Formats: sequence, structure tokens, C-alpha cells
Amino acid sequence: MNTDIAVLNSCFGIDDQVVFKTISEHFSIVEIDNAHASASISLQGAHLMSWVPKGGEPVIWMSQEASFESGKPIRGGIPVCWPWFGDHSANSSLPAHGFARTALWEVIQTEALKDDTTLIAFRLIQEGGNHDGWPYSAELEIHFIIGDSLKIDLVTRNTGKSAITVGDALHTYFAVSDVRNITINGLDGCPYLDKVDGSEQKKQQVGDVQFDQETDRIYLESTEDCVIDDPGLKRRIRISKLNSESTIVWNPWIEKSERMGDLGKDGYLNMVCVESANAADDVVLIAPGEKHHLWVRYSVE
Ligand code: TA6
Repeated sequence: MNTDIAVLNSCFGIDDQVVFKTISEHFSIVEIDNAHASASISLQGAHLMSWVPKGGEPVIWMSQEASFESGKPIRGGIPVCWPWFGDHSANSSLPAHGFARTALWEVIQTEALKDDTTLIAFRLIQEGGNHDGWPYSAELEIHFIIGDSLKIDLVTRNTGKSAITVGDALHTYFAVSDVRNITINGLDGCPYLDKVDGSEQKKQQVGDVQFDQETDRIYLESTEDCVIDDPGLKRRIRISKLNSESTIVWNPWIEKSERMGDLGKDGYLNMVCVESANAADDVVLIAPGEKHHLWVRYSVE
């Protein structure tokens, strides 16, 4: 896999629209800028770090204290959780949310599309046995279309000889004016596992989700659009998705964010995670040779 910046720019750069650069030793990113939006994505984890529609505010939150070190998860942006969500079911000493988000992905495609949006795609090849906790073979690709909406397609292809079970998520940190003043709708009536209360199964009462404490919920049977209503920024962020049965809603609030140490002072106030996933009992079974697409579209209204 080639990570030489000059080679990447020669093979995949697009004048003034797609440019590869390093931001620290062994940490390379790609910056995208087109008529509709700008974005940046790290090659580690194929991790989108920013997306700003032209003339708008950043939609994706990044911690002021985020570290950009090889092999270390980035706090903010869109971490790719794969091939498991949360703790590994059999070995909690393995990295939370799997290994894809700290692996180095290869760039496989860039294209300036006819509607002046930009497509960029990355791949991670997993050979059976080269990661603890997941002795299977698969190819993972992520395709981004950067425009005044953000479309993401996370594709798992089973390249092995036996069926595989995959938990996956786009663990997206959305930027908000003040988490105490936003609401999230689209989860009415959904059952959820309350990770702040021993993962007890509860049911979302009719009405929007609001925040006044640490919130960490895995909503199940949640396939509808979610909308983050943010009066402070006078905007609504719509989260549409396909092939995702779970939605995780997370804000660490005060104590947990102080314990985590990398959200920045009061950083928790300006973020909320709404994660399109297949987690807990919603994990997906993929037969040999088959593919699974987890697809989302983020748009600002
Ligand atoms: O998606 C919510 C969650 O599972 C929380 O429990 C919290 O752990 C968060 O992910 C962040 O996880 P990370 O491994 O990125 O620190």
C-alpha cells in the first residue's frame, strides 16, 4: 500500500479539489474542496474529520484535544466501528469498536462528479487471522460523496469460506450549539439498551430525545430518519440511512468527559453522537462472497 504523499497526489489528487498532505509524522490526510463543501479525511481509519457545506457551519465535531497519532483513535469526526461495536463479545481487552478505525486504509478511487461533488473511496483488506478477536477474511470499503449533503457507504464483502458476523457503525460526532438545547426526533417508541443503567432494555416514550445527563443508548429496530433540531444554530441535521437497524445516541456529559480527558474543556456541550449502526442483537450475518452496505446521508435543513 502506498502512503507516499507525492505518489498519492500523483495517482489520486485532483487539482484544487483533492489534495493529500501530512499533518504529523506518519499521519496523512486528504483535503477535499469543491463548489458545495469542504472536508478532510485521515488515511488512518478512513476517518472523516470535518465536513463544512459552503456558507455553513461545521456539521461534524472534532475535539480541540483530539490527538492525531498513529494507532490511536481520533476523538471526533466519523470513526468507523468494525467488525464489532463497543466491547468485543468474548474479549474485552481487545480495542473497543474494533480495529478498522486505527488501521491504515488504502485509497482506491477519487472522482470529480458531474454535479461538482467529489467521490473518494478507501479499502481495508482483512486476511483471516491477522487481527486478534476476528479470524476471518473480508474486504471493507468506504465510499464518501462530499457535497452539500454527505453520503457514506460502508461495504463489507465476505472473502472467506464461512459466514461472518459483523457489527458496524458510523460513530458520527455532530456539532451542536449546546447539547442542553437540542432535541433528536425519529426514535419514538424504539426499544433501547440503556448503557448508563446496566444496559437495561427500555422503550423510548413518544417525543424527542433531550439531554440533561450522561446519555448512552443503543436504540434497536430504529430504521427511520433521525433529525437533530438545533435552534441555537438555527438548523436541523437530518440523518437518513439504509441497512442499519441500530442507532446509538451518546453524550458523555460532565463527569465522563472529564474522565476521558480528550473532549476539551466543556467539549461535551458542543457535540452529540448519533451513530448509524448494526450493534448488539442487530449484528449482520454475511455469507461467503456476499456484501453488506451500511449507507447514510447527512443533510442540513
Ligand atoms: O457509542 C457510544 C460509546 O460506545 C460510548 O459508550 C463511549 O465509549 C463512546 O462510544 C466512545 O468510545 P471510544 O472508544 O471512542 O472512547
